[in-house]
Amino acid sequence: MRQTSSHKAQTKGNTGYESAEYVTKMNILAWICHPIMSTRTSLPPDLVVEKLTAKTAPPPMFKVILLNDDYTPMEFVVHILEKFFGKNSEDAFRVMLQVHHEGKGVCGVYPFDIASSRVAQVAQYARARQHPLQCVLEPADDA
Ligand code: TYC
Repeated sequence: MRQTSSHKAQTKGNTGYESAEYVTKMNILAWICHPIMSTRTSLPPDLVVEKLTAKTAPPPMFKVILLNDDYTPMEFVVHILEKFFGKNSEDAFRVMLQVHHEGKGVCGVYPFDIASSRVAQVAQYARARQHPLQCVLEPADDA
C-alpha cells in the first residue's frame, strides 16, 4: 500500500496527535508481518498507533432441542444424549425425562456450525436404526 499525501498530517482534534504521520492499519500490518513487502523500512518515531486488538463479536448461539415422540425408546434417547452431547448418564436421563414429559428439552447450546452438525448426526444415527427421533435448532440469543 502506497502512502499518499492525503494519508499524512491527519487532524485528530486537540489530542496532540497533529504532528504524527498517519499510517494505515494495513501499512502497519504489512510492516509487522513482512517488512520487505512494506513500502517502509521503519516506522516513524512519532507514530501513534490506535489499538489494533481484534474487535470480534461472539458468534450467535443456537440451542439443539430434542422433541418427544411416541416411538423412540427411552434408552435410545439417553444413549443419544451421552454419545452426541457429552452428557453423563444422570444428566442424559434427566433431559430425556424432561422431553418425555414436557415435549421438548435442550441438549446443548453451540455456534451454528456445531449445532447444525449435531442435528444432522442425530438424524442420521436415529434413521439408520429406524427411530423417528427429531431434534431441531433454535436461536439462543435474545436478539
Ligand atoms: N416418549 C418416548 C417413549 O415413551 C421417549 C422419548 C423421550 C422419545 C424423548 C423421544 O426425545 C424423546 N418411548
